[in-house]
Amino acid sequence: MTTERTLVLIKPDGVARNLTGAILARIEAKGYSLVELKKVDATRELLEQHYEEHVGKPFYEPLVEFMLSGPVVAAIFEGHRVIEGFRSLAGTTDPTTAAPGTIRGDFGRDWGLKVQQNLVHGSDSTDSADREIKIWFQ
Ligand code: DAT
Ligand code: MG
Repeated sequence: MTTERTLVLIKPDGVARNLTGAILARIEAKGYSLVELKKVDATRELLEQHYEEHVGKPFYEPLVEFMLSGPVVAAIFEGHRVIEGFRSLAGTTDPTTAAPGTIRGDFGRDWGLKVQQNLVHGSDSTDSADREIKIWFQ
């Protein structure tokens, strides 16, 4: 049994489209437990820490602008291999090609959609999860 915690963000598109409940329900239905939950207006400083690995990439600035465009919902989920499990549930980064049955594949809109509008974030390793949980839940 490998109980882990992960940071999940419901991005501004998910919150604005009233998909928060539907997304959280899928995570809970897979068996993961909600540990913390809050709605947050992110700041540029917070996002710079969160997306540290992407600073300087061509999509960084549009990504940050998008993440500042409305409130996000931040959650900590706990469960057996939840880091990997949530990323599998979320689907691949680009919602256009994310598999049907995944959050991004099912809810990602396909008209003029930008890749950053992919509804959710999930930590990609135990180190990232520890780091990101500290950033969003001090
Ligand atoms: P993920 O969110 O699947 O872990 P990532 O960490 O590589 O993906 O990138 C963080 C976010 O940046 C991602 O959710 C959407 C955006 N992004 C990534 N690659 C992109 C690209 N090529 N064009 C536009 N946005 C991109
Ligand atoms: Mg990532």
